[in-house]
Amino acid sequence: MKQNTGKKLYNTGKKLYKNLTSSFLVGMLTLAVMLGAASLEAKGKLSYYCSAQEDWCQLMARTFEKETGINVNMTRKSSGETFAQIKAEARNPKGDIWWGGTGDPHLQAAEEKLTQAYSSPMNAKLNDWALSQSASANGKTIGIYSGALGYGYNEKLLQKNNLPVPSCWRDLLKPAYKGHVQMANPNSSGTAYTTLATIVQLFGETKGFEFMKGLHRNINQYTKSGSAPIKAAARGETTIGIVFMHDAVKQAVAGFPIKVVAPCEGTGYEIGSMSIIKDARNLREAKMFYDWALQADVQSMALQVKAYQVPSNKKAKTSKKAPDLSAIKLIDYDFKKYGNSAERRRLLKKWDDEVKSLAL
Ligand code: S7P
Repeated sequence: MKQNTGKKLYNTGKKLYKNLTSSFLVGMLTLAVMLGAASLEAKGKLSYYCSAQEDWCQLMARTFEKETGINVNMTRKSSGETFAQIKAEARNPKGDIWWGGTGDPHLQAAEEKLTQAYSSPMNAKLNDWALSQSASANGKTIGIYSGALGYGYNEKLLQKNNLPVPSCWRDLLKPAYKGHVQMANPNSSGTAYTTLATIVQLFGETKGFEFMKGLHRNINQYTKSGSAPIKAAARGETTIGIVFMHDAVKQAVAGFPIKVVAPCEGTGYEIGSMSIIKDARNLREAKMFYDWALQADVQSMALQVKAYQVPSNKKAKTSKKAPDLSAIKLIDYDFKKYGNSAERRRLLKKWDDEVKSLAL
């Protein structure tokens, strides 16, 4: 009997100890989680939509996170796709800041009241073209980089297929290039929309659409992302890719047999932009990112990932490998017109109806 009572007492004590230990552990864990959440809250978080190349987007996100302690949640999509996402989320915005991508859809977002004005103290450090982009959107966007459109070709494939060396836009219509040209879909891609708007500005709308139909005959695929065609050319999956010239240079610098072409008739260009999303939940953090992203040393980081656009901060570093915009015949790209909401929608619909609908 005595032995049993002792055993019972021992077991009850053991249980109590076990319970106390586990409640202590649970308590400590809860406290740690609460402290963690509180410190995350104190440092903040940022929902970051990025439309530049994935490696550059990641570098920006992780460096900002490291320097500020702010937790960055990144979504990478092409310019047209990001615009569509921000529009779809307008009643319940999930993004705070949109960094990168061609300027036209940023201007369209400004016009459609999807983004909000902000005047950064860093504006004084920027090139005029970055500020004029901002002025045409009443401060709702800002230029972060610039780059010229063109195309690149795989030199080895060109030789292997016994194709002529192209140097103009019109060259791309030659029947010899049938199935050899790739570009993105202008609905999803800012690069491809810049191509469409450039051709219309160069040749006029009627001849421009004739050009797009002729080009369509030589297209092997319309990709979702703007830089995909030159990556495909680098891998030998297409001979020619219509892209921003800096995206072609990136592949050449990486060692692929890519030659970069600035078309002889002249070409359009982009003002890659950044905008704060209207009703951003983390406005303080969005503004911090905005100011940070306009700094010279932050823009110079582009070279770490071989992004050869021209930076908007006058003091940011550039590379000798970057296309020299002053040596390229640039058109006077009408950003106001082609970034206009109704005009962009009209051109895209016309391209869908009259070009994309034709058999490939
Ligand atoms: O970062 C390279 C780049 O070409 O990508 C952006 C582009 O708009 C994103 O790709 P999509 O064409 O698919 O939208 C350009 O702004 C940028 O120069």
